Amino acid sequence: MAVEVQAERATYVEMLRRMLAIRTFEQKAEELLNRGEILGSMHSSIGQEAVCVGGCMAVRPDDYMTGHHRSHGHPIAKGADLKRLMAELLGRVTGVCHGKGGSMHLADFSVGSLGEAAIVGSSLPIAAGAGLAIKLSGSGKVCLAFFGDGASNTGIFHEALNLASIWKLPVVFLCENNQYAITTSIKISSAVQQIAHRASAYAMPGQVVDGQDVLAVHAAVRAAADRARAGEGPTLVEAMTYRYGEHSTRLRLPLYRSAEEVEAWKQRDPIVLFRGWIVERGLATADELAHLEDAVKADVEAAVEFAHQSPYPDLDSLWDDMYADPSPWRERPIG
Ligand SMILES: Cc1ncc(C[n+]2csc(CCOP(=O)(O)OP(=O)(O)O)c2C)c(N)n1
Ligand SMILES: [Mg+2]
Repeated sequence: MAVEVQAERATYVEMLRRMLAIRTFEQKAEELLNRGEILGSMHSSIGQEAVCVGGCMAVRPDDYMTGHHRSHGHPIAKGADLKRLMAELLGRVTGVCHGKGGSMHLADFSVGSLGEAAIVGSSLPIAAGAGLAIKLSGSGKVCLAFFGDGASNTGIFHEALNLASIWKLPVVFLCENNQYAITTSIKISSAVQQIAHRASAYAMPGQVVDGQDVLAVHAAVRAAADRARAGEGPTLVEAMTYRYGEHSTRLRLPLYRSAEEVEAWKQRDPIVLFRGWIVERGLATADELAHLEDAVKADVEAAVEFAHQSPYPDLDSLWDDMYADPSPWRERPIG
């Protein structure tokens, strides 16, 4: 096999590996939550893996990325350590935020993951801010900003895109349009049919891609990142995708989407599609990919084992690792 073909093969297999890692990690996390080991609630990326991986693998490992509430998949796609992510979900001191962040705060600066937050739309101005810092420092990086269709209806989305455009900031805005904000269909919440159409209001290119096709997402984000790095400013990419599960774990909602619709999307599963593509082109055999899947499962089990063996953070560390000065609260008794 020629050297370039081998390199491409390795990239494709790594794309599949990361998609499998997201799905397996999410399945395991849900199992742990149902067993009462993970507290609170979580939002699963199952069904949306191609957007996470296509986007994150189209930028460099040291480029920045911001996530949102449905954001276990983003740091995994960016190359974060599964052990430290799982430890965070389980509240352990070895977690990426030392066990004090949890499911919606999987920041991992070591892979450029600047953070995630539960406030819908809140990471968009952070991405614009990261873009401004990149521009001022001349570091040549880009920032990839993930957000949902619902987030695109918040005021802060428009502020972030406008600022990024007038200052030509190196940001790629990547909308994961899974077509619902909890139970609200995008069809009744957006004045335009496609979120990408909003790009024209901010004089930036807007592109719609098939979010179940990892290569389509990868190509669109790569082109947008190249454009950003060349000083030409931001791009809005909209990936059409779908979440298979409920908005979040434990949520019981009234019927808002049909079983047929869910089934139709599952027929275009991003992992099944890409696995078939790899095998069809002779880049790997079905057996080799089955081994890959087993290896991913073993990695996720090892991550759970690592988390289980890690201690919880000390109460004394409660005020460590904060952005704001916690002095006024430090004096108050804990517990
Ligand atoms: C500012 C704000 N408004 C409302 C909520 C409640 N909320 C949490 S997730 C969500 C839906 C977000 O939809 P979308 O951006 O499409 O992301 P998805 O959940 O579909 O991935 C809402 C309304 C919130 N967390 N923050
Ligand atoms: Mg949505």
